Amino acid sequence: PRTIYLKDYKVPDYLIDHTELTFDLDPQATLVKSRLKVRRNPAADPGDSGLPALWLDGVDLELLSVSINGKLLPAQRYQEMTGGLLLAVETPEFELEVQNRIAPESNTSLEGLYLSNGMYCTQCEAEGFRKITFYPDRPDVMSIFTTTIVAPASYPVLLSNGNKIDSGTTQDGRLRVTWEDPFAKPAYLFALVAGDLQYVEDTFTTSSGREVKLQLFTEARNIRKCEHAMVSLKHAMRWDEEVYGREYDLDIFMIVAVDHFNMGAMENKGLNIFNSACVLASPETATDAAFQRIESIVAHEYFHNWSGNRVTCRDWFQLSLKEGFTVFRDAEFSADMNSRAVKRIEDVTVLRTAQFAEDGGPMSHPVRPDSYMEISNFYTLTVYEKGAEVVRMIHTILGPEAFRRGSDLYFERHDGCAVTCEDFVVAMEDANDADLKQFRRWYSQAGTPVLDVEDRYDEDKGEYTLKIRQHTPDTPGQKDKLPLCIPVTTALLGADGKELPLNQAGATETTLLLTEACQEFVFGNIKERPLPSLLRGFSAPVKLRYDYRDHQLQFLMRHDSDEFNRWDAGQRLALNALAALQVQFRAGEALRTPDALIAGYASVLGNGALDPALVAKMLALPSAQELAEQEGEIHAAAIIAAREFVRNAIADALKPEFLARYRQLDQRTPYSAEAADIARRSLKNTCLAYLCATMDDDALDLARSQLARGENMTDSASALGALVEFGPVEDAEQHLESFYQQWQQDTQVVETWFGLQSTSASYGTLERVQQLLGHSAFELTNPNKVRAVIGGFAMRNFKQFHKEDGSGYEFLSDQVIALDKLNPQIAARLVTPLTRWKKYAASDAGLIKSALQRIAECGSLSRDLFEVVSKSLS
Ligand code: HT7
Ligand code: ZN
Repeated sequence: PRTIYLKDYKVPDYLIDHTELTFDLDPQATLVKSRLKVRRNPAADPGDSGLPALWLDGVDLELLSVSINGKLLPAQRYQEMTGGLLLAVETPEFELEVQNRIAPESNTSLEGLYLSNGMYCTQCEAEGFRKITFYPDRPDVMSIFTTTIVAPASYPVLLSNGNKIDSGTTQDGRLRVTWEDPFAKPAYLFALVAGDLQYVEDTFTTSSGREVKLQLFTEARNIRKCEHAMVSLKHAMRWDEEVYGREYDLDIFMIVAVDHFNMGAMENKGLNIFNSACVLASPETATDAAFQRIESIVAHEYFHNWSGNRVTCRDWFQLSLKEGFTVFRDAEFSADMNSRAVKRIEDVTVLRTAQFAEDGGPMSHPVRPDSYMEISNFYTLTVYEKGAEVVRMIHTILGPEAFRRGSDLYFERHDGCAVTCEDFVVAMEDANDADLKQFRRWYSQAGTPVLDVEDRYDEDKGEYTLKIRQHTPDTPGQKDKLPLCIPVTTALLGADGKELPLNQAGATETTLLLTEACQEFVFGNIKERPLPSLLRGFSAPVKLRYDYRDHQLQFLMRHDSDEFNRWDAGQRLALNALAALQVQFRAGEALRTPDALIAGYASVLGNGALDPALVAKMLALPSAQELAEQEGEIHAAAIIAAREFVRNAIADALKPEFLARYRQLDQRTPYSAEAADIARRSLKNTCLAYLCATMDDDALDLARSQLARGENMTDSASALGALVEFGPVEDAEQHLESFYQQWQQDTQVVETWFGLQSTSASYGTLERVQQLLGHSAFELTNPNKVRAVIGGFAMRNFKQFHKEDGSGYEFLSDQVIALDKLNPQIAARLVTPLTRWKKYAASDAGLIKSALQRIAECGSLSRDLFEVVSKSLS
């Protein structure tokens, strides 16, 4: 496959002022007619040989006819080629009409137009529109769309973008609806839905007093699961007005839930399409985590209406322009709706566990990549999450008011345009007379920077000095990185645990701006040797190394007023203990009880003043995946042994405290998704998991009775999870079976049920996972089920996946090969655990590599999978 480079970008030769589409829906033979008003782009290179040919992207389409200005075009005027159609052009403006046929029922890639449980739906980002019809499928071609859908009466709901302008019945009794979207948009924001759907409706009055109709469509069986998403949507709409001054622009906003979807959701203009798991929830069927995920994804897609739709990307290298900014926006929204510290902890955990691994792996790329073979492979944690961190750093450096001035200018200047990350940074600079020249390197340099911090205290002068060095390791294709501009938010703690004043005005926190490879920051008038609280709130996406002693970490866990750093101190304490235990394990020594960590956890557990949600986070050990990311060379068995030992030691040592806290929090109040109730349940179920880790029958009984009460899915799934992990196998099997009997009709619960088994370190063996693949509820064509069973096993079941015989790796390669034929995007994502083989100790590395080679050798791979596999083997 061809590599595409950012440096080769050229403006489009032709623009499309208007796009008129007609769909005559049929599972095997949908007829698509497109009528385009084409015009030579005045900004294009005029060239010297007349009008250039017009290129239209098109994949898996059956071309029926091509006409220009109403006249059928003779075959010599166009050429059908791999990937599209090339048309000779005679006049600078013309009307082009193309007819083609597609087969939605056979489309298992879930890009373009496809069927999900009999419902027609589309996914056009990034390059799915070319699977619908021939078109310049690039984000800098923006057009007004009018869409007519014709379908049998068994599809009473026919939706597309914008406003419904006409509807009726055809002579042969089929339904016909026409939609018009008044906002010019790129093809990737096009959407169509047709099905036998129900909806719930609400309204939102915008700050300027316009009433917007809100509709959420789903299959009838799910209609009672829409309320939470609707409430979340209204919160998001209000928040965007208040925090960014952004009002919704159409008269109607629709959301549709579909079961077969490659990602979480899609921000199509006025017609968002959602993965059912990311929009449907009820207390009986969805966990608190699902409720919070829904709130954040609904907000994310809604926020795209400005950061993505009104102002879009010039090309796909600029993806983080919309994704990084929108993730930052949704993270701030969730922080405002729930616990700010807990949201930050969750996001940083993802970064440290998975984004840092991506940065250090074979697919490492900058926030704005320079090249790709398949753009779908670049919807990554680097583009999304690190991209959001880059925007957050601009917010930190400029301050909230200046950031708002910058975003106002950005939206005003570029409304209706397709722009670049550079345009975003320039707007931030221009609105504030700021200089972000060096800061721009965050967009172009890949890899995770490492900060090494040393300090010294001069008692005589009352001076405390922090010396910080930065370096960013080489990544594939990028060596010798330059210093970045890094905000390091810092406070200094005195012996009493209080923050020391850092200036005359009494400020106790400052953001140090690191710009050099090595820099010193001197604090005067410091009366005692302080303990630094560094990188507060995780002010930059870096690895920070400072030689904290265990007692200093315990001190920070007790006193740091920055809740994120309080949690982080506990994580560092745990990481130190786990690293020492891995060394002991590998040396064949007896493992020593981690007393400092147990003492730290005891003080957290006994602190009734802390937010229970924060306590739950502080009591959670780093995952095996996160531990793997810490190691120079990964020894899977040592990680597992160390982690299980620490978990059991904590559970045994603090059993009475866990029990007391569990009882205190186990209140029989009606379910509420309010932050305080979610916090209570999260700490309660953390206590339950530790209690069950003792494997004592009295503890398992608590889980059995919590499961039997079945008050809400959070409590039921936690109890079932604990029994599956720690209970006797026959017991686990019986509980799993009755749970399935109770919930088999509910797709979302069945996905949870699959995940509980595939991720269980004790229960989720390869044999059981293979059995799940044969279960009647499993479908290889449904990405949620694939992610729950295969993804859960390969990405969240470190112990069973890394069995020393390599059977887990072989299994994954088989599944990836099979999936690639059906859904290349999902296959390319699922192969990720095999791509990190170089980081593993020799025996594992060899096995992982051969599993990867097996994929490479199996013949015709999709472009998606080929890119990931070939880069991982090179
Ligand atoms: N902007 C959306 C991206 C997306 C997507 C990309 C590739 C393949 C399938 C996809 N479904 C949705 C989602 C978002 O970030 O909001
Ligand atoms: Zn997005």
